[in-house]
This record gives sequence, structure tokens and C-alpha cells, in this order.
Amino acid sequence: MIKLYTFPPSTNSRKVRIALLEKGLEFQRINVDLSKREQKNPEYLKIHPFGQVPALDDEGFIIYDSTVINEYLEDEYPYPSLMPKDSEGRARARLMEDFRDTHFNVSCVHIMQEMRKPEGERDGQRIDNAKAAIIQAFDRIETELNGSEYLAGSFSLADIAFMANLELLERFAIPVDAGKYGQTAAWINRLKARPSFAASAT
Ligand SMILES: N[C@@H](CCC(=O)N[C@@H](CS)C(=O)NCC(=O)O)C(=O)O
Repeated sequence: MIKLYTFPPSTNSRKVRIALLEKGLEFQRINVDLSKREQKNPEYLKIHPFGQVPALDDEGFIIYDSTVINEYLEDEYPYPSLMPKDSEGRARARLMEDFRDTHFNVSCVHIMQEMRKPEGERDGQRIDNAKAAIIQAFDRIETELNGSEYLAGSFSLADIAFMANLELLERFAIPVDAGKYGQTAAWINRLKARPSFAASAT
């Protein structure tokens, strides 16, 4: 059976949990407690050389990095497909996933890092900058949706990447202005309604 090295609050782990659930694949969750720094245990470093989650073991084939893992799952278990069929759609999906990985998620991580500190030690400017960057990302999402239900036309790994972060918008009290970002607000509701959203929470 597939083993996923994961930590419930990790957004990158959730990205893979969602993909596995969407593909209907059975998997065993092996929790790596980041709060206890278990990701840096010598045994775990043999699985993930950078000491991070997620990592995946598919019958002895071990890989890491949420984007690489999800691409592997798509290649190895192609049905149901989580990527558009055409090259243009695939490129668009990959660009949006990269945007989530390198911008949207990074801003979320900045806020989480500050929230973990005692209230008096938090860098309010860093939090405000990150929140502004997240809201700015809605502009791009709104443009990409362009009348479609999902970012690259059909539901794809790009949507899954953002899905992993949606709970944080509520936790950080970041509103999605439905007047300005109507398509984005509807897309978020659509993603949250998928069974894999609730099922991937842990
Ligand atoms: N590019 C990697 C990033 C993985 C990553 O940043 N994981 C975080 C949790 S979401 C982690 O393990 N942090 C603990 C650490 O870096 O020590 C991926 O997408 O899997």
C-alpha cells in the first residue's frame, strides 16, 4: 500500500492527501510531527534528504516534494485524470500550481510563522504584507478562471494546490470580496464542497 509521510497542519502534505483521495487510492498516513522536529530524525532523512513533509513510498519507490509526488501520481495512476489533456491546459495548470507554491503558500507560511510567536513579538508589517499578497493573488485567480469552473478548465492539480490552503483564509480572517472576486469566491465554495476537502483535513 502507498505510504504517505505527512503532518496534518502541513499544507504541502494536504496537497498530496487531496490528490490521493481524488484518485481513490488507499494510503497509509505516517505522521511526522514537525512540532517535535521528527522530520530531522536520521531515519526520516533517509526518506526525505531535506527533512520535510510530504514524502511518499509507493511499494518501495520513495519520492518527495508535493508537486513531484502529485505529478507522479498522475502518471502512475492516470484515472481519474487530474490534468488537462492538451499541452496548453497542462502548462497553465503547472503555472498556477507553481504560483501557489512560490507565492500564495509562501505568504501563508509567513503569517503562520508570525502567529506561532507570542503576540507581543509578532511582526505586524510582515503579516500585513503577506495578507496583501494573498489578496493580490485573487486578481490572478479571477483572471485565470475566466468563466471556467476551475483554473485550467477541468479540475486539476492546480486547484488541488490551492485547496490545501483554503482553511487558512478563514483562520487568518482574510475575506474574499465576492463583489470584486465573484468567480474566485464561487471557485472556493466549489473546492470546499468536494469530499476530498473534508477528508484531507487530517
Ligand atoms: N517544496 C516542498 C516543500 C515542503 C515543505 O516546505 N514542507 C514543510 C511543511 S508544509 C516542512 O516540512 N517544514 C519543516 C521543515 O522544513 O523543517 C514540497 O512542496 O513538498
